[in-house]
Amino acid sequence: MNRSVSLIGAPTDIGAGARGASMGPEALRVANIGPTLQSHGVDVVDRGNLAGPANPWLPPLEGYRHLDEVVAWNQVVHEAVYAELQGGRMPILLGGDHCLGLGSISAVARHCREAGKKLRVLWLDAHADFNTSELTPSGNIHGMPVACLCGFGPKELIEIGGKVPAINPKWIRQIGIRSVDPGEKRFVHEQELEVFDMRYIDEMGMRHTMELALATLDANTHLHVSFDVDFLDPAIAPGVGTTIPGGPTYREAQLCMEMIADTGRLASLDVMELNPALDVRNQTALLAVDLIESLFGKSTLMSRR
Ligand code: 4U7
Ligand code: MN
Ligand code: MN
Ligand code: MN
Repeated sequence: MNRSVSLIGAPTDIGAGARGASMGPEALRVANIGPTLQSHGVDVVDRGNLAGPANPWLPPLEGYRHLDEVVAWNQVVHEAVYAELQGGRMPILLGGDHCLGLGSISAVARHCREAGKKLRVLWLDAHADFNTSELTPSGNIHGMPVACLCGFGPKELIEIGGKVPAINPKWIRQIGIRSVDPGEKRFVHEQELEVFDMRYIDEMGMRHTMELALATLDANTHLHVSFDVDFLDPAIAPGVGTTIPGGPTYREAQLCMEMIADTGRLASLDVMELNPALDVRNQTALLAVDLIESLFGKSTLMSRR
């Protein structure tokens, strides 16, 4: 695994339904994300924050809220993430709301195409983020990045990485899902997304879930993790805009991250939707950093396996 990491802040809530995710990057820094990774032998460079348009907080227009601004932010994110990958460093995108997963993952997909790498995307989230302008109940584009990456969305958004679609639905594994809108659910089935929802995790356990989700990785695989902090149970992670009860516990989330680390294939990461305005004494940011440590090999294991 590449142990040279670049932190990229994307301080915006342009695609969200609640204000405040724009403060996510700084809350993660206050929770010591940089020095903590360094303590695990990771070479960390903090690139600071990207800049983009302000949030005008307008109602949706033809099924999209703030489309122009979302496009602008995603272009900036795309270029920043792509530049790190080309420079041989692992990008960690500090969000910001999840609409930016589009800029980030389209950059990863472009890099993989050019490098001849196989791409796998783990989408850790309470939501499937597979809405379109016809299906969305809100118009908020943070509910649409997966659909856009698969080629379903407005031209200016889906073409950010050049090739359309950026990724194939077969490359995605969604984990922790427990809130999907009715039309969105039909579309998820139609496109045959591989979803490990909370019912599956309840019945089969996180271990079996992750074994399946990680089963098709090989030595040539670029593994991207898109971590929406609302993946976690709100009892331990209140600092998000869209809390959904019944998420993974602390131990389940740790196991999930540790099993990803064990593959040695993690090559890029998004940490999204953290909303410090809704947090309690930065506990959700601290938890996110704790989990990211596990992604980089912190382990509670006593035995050397
Ligand atoms: B997140 C929602 F209607 N599905 O589209 C929508 F429930 O990035 C929520 O996963 C989307 O946090 C949540 O607005 C987007 C809603
Ligand atoms: Mn999301
Ligand atoms: Mn979510
Ligand atoms: Mn959210």
